Amino acid sequence: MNSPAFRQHSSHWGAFQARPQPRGGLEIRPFDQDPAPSPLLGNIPASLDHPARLGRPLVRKGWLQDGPGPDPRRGHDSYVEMDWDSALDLAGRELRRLGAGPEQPLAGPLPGTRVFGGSYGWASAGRFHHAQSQLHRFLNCAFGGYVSSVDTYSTAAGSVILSLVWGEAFRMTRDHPYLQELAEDTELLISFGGLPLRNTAVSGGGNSQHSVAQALDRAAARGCGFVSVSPLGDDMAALPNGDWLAPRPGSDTALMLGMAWHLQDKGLADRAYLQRYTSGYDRFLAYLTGASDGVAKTPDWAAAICDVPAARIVALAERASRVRTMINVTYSLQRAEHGEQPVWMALTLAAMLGRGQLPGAGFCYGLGSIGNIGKAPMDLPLPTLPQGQNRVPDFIPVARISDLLLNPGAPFTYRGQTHHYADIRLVYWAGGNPFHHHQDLTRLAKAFARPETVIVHDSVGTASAAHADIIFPATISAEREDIGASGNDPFLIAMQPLAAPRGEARDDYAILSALAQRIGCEAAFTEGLDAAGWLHRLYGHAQATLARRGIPTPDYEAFRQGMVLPLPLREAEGLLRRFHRDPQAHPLATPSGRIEIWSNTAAAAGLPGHPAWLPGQEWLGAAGAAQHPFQLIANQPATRLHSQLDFGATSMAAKQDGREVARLNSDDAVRLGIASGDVIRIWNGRGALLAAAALSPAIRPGVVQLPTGAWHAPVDLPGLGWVCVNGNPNAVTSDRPASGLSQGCTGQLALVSVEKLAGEAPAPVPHHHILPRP
Ligand SMILES: Nc1nc2c(c(=O)[nH]1)N[C@H]1C(S)=C(S)[C@@H](COP(=O)(O)OP(=O)(O)OC[C@H]3O[C@@H](n4cnc5c(=O)[nH]c(N)nc54)[C@H](O)[C@@H]3O)O[C@H]1N2
Ligand SMILES: Nc1nc2c(c(=O)[nH]1)N[C@H]1C(S)=C(S)[C@@H](COP(=O)(O)OP(=O)(O)OC[C@H]3O[C@@H](n4cnc5c(=O)[nH]c(N)nc54)[C@H](O)[C@@H]3O)O[C@H]1N2
Ligand SMILES: [Mo]
Repeated sequence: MNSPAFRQHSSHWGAFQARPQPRGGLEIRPFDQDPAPSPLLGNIPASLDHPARLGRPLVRKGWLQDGPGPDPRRGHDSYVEMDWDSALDLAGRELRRLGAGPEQPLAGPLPGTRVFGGSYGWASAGRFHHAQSQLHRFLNCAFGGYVSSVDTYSTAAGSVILSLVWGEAFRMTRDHPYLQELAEDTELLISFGGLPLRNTAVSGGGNSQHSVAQALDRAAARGCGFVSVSPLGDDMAALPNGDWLAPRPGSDTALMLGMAWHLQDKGLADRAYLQRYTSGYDRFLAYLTGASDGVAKTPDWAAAICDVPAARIVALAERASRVRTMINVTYSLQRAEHGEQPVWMALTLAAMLGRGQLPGAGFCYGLGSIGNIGKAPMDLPLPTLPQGQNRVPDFIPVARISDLLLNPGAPFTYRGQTHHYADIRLVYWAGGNPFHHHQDLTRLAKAFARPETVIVHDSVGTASAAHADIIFPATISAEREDIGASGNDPFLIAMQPLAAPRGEARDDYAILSALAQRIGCEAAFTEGLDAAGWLHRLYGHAQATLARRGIPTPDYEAFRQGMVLPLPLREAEGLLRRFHRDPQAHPLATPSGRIEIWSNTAAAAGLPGHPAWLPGQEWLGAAGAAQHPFQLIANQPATRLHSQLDFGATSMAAKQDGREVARLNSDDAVRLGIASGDVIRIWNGRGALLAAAALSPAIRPGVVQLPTGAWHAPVDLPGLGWVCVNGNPNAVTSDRPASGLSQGCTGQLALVSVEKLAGEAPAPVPHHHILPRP
């Protein structure tokens, strides 16, 4: 008998081929044009048949018995299984009750003002079966719109400030060939937050060529220098000519100010560059020198804050001023209180160093955060599911979800304007896991008690599903046909189904179509097409765009047999190059058309009008550190994407007996009597969690590092109260916003206490027990 053929597929962490194995499971073969395939591919086989998968619709008992309404039992209730028709009828009736239907008023408040459909999350790769796009389209049809969310957990503080002083971050960082310049031209890379290759495994929508390691190697071979500024010594690959600087977390702005002061003092600031390409430097200068506030931001001043010796700050400033220096900031720095400041200050520091008109020098944001950033720009709009029009103006900055649900009607600020929270009755989530991604999960649980109804689609029983009233089991990407594509990734990829759907799981599109039919919106939602019809249509759009560029393509029938089509790269000069060639003719999209070192919008929003050192409450220099003396770094997991496939082989292999591992400095551990492998308790006033300890000299003293993504499992332990026994850091992080300007999430850093757990450690909760099954 012939062994089954490999089929083509794609994921956020890479393209691959797979075929069923004789005794179950999948054999995975990475894409042959990927120079460095990601170990995350190892999580995929478990996605097919892990017991955490959901096979039938589930309805919460309390909701079924007592009807819709606020309910603190969410998160602790049990569920009943239901057949699809009954569950869809039930949900359809509830949507009707909340105002869903074919005819929405043209004037007056829409029922969608009571529906939160932001539904943030990474979902899966694939242009059609993208859960959020599907849900947004559905809510637009059904409710005339929904209360949406703006920005991302990834970057909010950084993106908001950059949009005012540089340009839209998403556009700017996808438009410039940073990696090529790094490989060929940069002489010194200073990267705040390091440049962790593990994070470049991933890109939303797909990452078929992992090319960052190659670029670093080429740069290193040329003699380029690298400085990783990070509390972790392994945030950058070990490279010849590599240096590690470990400031106190959250203090980078002070470090950069110390460098800036030295540049200014020694006449090393590039006045010609500042003159031609920036505005507002002189007002910043008054702050830098202390003319405006009496404090000169000298290297000594900086050293006292960031705990890097002044001599090293001076040496780094001088070294950077002599060569073509690229200043990069990863997203992590801005996922913190006053997260705008290190990003803005890095932009300012890069401008002072000048040379930004030369390839390989200047400012970069997010290199090392997302794998596709820095790759060659594309010359093609990607095929996209049309979402219709959201006629509801209400929104939240994405990380204000708890505030929204807890404080209807309350005011909030965003980008200098005041808005009010909507009054939400229905929360509808598909493709995200807020009980993984949001901060202060105890508070989020209180918030989720407020709405009348919560509906979740997921393929697995997450902690978010366990807060829903109705759970629809969704298929996973491997069970569907789709088209894979992503910005800065040069392929259109046929995603072939690799397996039959688990149990009775249905595609998000099928679930929403069935609901649309029940509320009389089917024609508007489906346009008479099934999934295959939509795939033909989306592919047709891509074909037409390519045809206009003279590129012939096979028909869909041929494509779906597993083809990978190369897409055209953009040849024309990008934004930053044009700006640097002629800033008058090609201004940036800022009020002055230049890099803004002074921003009237920031000043009007109550922030200093220039980048500044603004200490927060959750760093090692804050008063709170007396009580909780460790800085928790809750960064991205090396072994999975967020909480996705946390039960997969690669993810599980890095845990200890199923529990997440936290790393701390060996000296700290010895002082606290903690040995490698001990179970430790990490806690503060907001909550507590358990993790297995690992000791490492690569961690700055006073820092404990625990990646995100372990499935949240709060257990009431005798004498200790509620403790997440699986090790989800958001049990202890803070819901405080970065600032009133951006309202960005601050999940990266929190102050905590650490101790060895006394007595026997309770076992972690297995993934298939997070959601109570009937
Ligand atoms: N403390 C702290 N917290 C953080 C961060 C941090 O640095 N520190 N980082 C933040 C960042 S940057 C991000 S982006 C967020 C990520 O947060 P999320 O994007 O919410 O995390 P994921 O685990 O990717 O959640 C995706 C969910 O969608 C489900 N899913 C996948 N495919 C499908 C599908 O086709 N249909 C349906 N219905 N469901 C599907 C998955 O099973 C999973 O439950 O976390 C944030 N949280
Ligand atoms: N493998 C894998 N890759 C991923 C993801 C994943 O889940 N898994 N998620 C993806 C997503 S959605 C996003 S948004 C990006 C996020 O990309 P980032 O936000 O850049 O990633 P993090 O891992 O959170 O942080 C990177 C490093 O910054 C350092 N750091 C933290 N605080 C500070 C500080 O105050 N100062 C300095 N100098 N350094 C600090 C930490 O040591 C941390 O390891 O990653 C993406 N890549
Ligand atoms: Mo993210």
